[in-house]
Amino acid sequence: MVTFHHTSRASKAFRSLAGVALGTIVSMQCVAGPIVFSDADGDISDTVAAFQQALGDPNRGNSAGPFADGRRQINWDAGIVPFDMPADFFNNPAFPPTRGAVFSNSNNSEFRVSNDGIDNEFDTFNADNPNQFSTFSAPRLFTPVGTNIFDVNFFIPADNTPASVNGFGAIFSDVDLFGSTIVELFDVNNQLISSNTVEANPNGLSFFGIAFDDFTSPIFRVSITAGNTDIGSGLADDPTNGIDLVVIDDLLYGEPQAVSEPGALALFASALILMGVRRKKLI
Ligand SMILES: [Ca+2]
Ligand SMILES: [Ca+2]
Ligand SMILES: [Ca+2]
Ligand SMILES: [Ca+2]
Repeated sequence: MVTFHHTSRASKAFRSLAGVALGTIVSMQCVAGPIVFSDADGDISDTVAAFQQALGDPNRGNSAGPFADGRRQINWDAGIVPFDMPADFFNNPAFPPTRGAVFSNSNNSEFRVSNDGIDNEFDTFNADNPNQFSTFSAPRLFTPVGTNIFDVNFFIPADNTPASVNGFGAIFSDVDLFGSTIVELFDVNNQLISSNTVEANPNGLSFFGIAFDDFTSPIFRVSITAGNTDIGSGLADDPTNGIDLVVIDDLLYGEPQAVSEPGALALFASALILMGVRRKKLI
């Protein structure tokens, strides 16, 4: 199923209805707002490709910004990405890869990236995990640990200048329960722009993306709730009993654009302190 359509803050109920029940392409030209891309039909590649086009070309890799256009992607698959991944691994100005995304969570911003030879699709947390998870880009996946919730903040790539983006998308693995996995977007004033429930696809992949027009980059922070259970608990995925483990594969977002509003910067600094982001040196 491919679903993409215009939306607005007020149209969430309609969006859910259209995306889940109808499964058709809906275009509401009369409603201003972003375009939502949602796919969980067993082959998400068509919708991921459409979303890449909405964000814009080219994929700027690790190039230092700023650029007025283009997009960034993270697939976690390069050998350099450590199992115990520092929260700023994808924008430490001193070391590539520099892609302008910094992660944080309430558990001292602890994250893991599955690494062949050390960990196969998070089997070090529970041996059943590889039976549940699959990849869009092989072989690696991403997860917070100690919590199932994390934030993404944006920067000018290879710089410490806070930034915002015109679109954000993520691939989720093994969303069993509709409602367990949520993507929330916040603007520079920490106001909720949009809250979205990711479609379920047990033992498969789900894609959610949202793109604003080329001249608006309102997304300053993304909060992701991946399933309803911390993978670090060691519990097995068990949706029958309400336990839904969900992990993340590729992230895609628009080229980060600088945000200079002073109030926003102060707010951002406090948020990072609260979330416990600490720079870590690579070993
Ligand atoms: Ca599809
Ligand atoms: Ca499952
Ligand atoms: Ca991957
Ligand atoms: Ca699950």
